Amino acid sequence: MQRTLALIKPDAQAAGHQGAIIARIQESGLRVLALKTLHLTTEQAQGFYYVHKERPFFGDLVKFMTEGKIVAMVLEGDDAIKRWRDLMGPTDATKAEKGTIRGDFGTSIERNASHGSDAEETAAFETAYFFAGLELA
Ligand code: 3AN
Repeated sequence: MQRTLALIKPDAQAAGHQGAIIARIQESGLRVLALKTLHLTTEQAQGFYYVHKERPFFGDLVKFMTEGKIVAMVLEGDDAIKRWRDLMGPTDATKAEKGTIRGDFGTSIERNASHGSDAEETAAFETAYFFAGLELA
């Protein structure tokens, strides 16, 4: 069993796609272990994306991630990290195939509807960033 952090980003949340995205997760067989809706502060978004802090798009990314509410989830299942990333499609929504979450609900490399952890170490950091241990019991 593996756990991963999934986010529904402000673009998809504002457009009302959260139900469709959660349905795809459940239809894939991944389990939604925990879920919350929240509006990140600038400091919280900067902390989440600290690995990108030297990248040229960091300021825009933080601005986007704080423009509205997001949904944060912990997904659980065999090979959950890869399975969730496969469901999302590639980072650049303009290159993502129809049928993927980013292909259907994203509009650009930045406004790409969803986030997923990319490795076990990042999944551990990211799930703990949003959820306390008791919320995952
Ligand atoms: P992913 O979320 O697919 O793992 P990362 O970790 O490379 O992608 O990038 C984190 C986030 O930063 C992406 N989800 C995307 O929103 C944004 N991003 C990545 N590259 C760019 C870029 N060249 N221009 C604007 N935003 C970007």
